[in-house]
Amino acid sequence: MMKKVCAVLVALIAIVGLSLGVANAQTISNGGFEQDLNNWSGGFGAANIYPPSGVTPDPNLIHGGAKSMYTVATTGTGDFWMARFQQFSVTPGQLLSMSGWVRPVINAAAETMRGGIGIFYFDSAGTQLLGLEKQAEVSNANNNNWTQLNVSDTVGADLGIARAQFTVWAWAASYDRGDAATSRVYFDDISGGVVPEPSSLILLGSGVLGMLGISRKKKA
Ligand SMILES: [Ca+2]
Repeated sequence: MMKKVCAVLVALIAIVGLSLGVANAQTISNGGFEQDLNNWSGGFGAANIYPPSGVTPDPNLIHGGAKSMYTVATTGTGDFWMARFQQFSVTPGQLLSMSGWVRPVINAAAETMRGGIGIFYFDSAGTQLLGLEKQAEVSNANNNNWTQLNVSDTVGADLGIARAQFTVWAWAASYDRGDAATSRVYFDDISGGVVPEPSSLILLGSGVLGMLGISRKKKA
């Protein structure tokens, strides 16, 4: 009886450890914008929640849930940029993955407006490490529907990488900004983050196998 209680305790501890491990894997929060812009940090340009208050939503402008995020290339000088991001600490060898749904809805008079997702890297002082970024994008030149974008990367060693930034962004050239009143890019269902290291997954896997072994021995 005592042995049985011990086995149950070991199993419970293992399950708690497993769920803590999963919870500790850093992932993008509020990627569906259901809590408006919570967890998304600043950057350039205006990020708006769709639908604006009092507007009956067009379901085509939301990919999942009841809200999405969009930006409008407001008039001004120079290129238009919008960026919102979430940053995580990372260590070399970790696998990063990011996925998101992006839909440019472009005024025909505007030539190009792009929407994208990207993983950017920073050192411990917060300086961006240029040239290491991984990005994917869609523009009205090739698509005007919801498109799933995916990027993934393994954090390189000996590059001084301390943090990764998971970014959604939009861009329009300066000469298109005057046509921007109805040119927008929508974002929704952004997911991803830091995938647990393969070595810790193997440890978890062998732990589960060990638990199975214990329970089998008990039954025999
Ligand atoms: Ca949503």
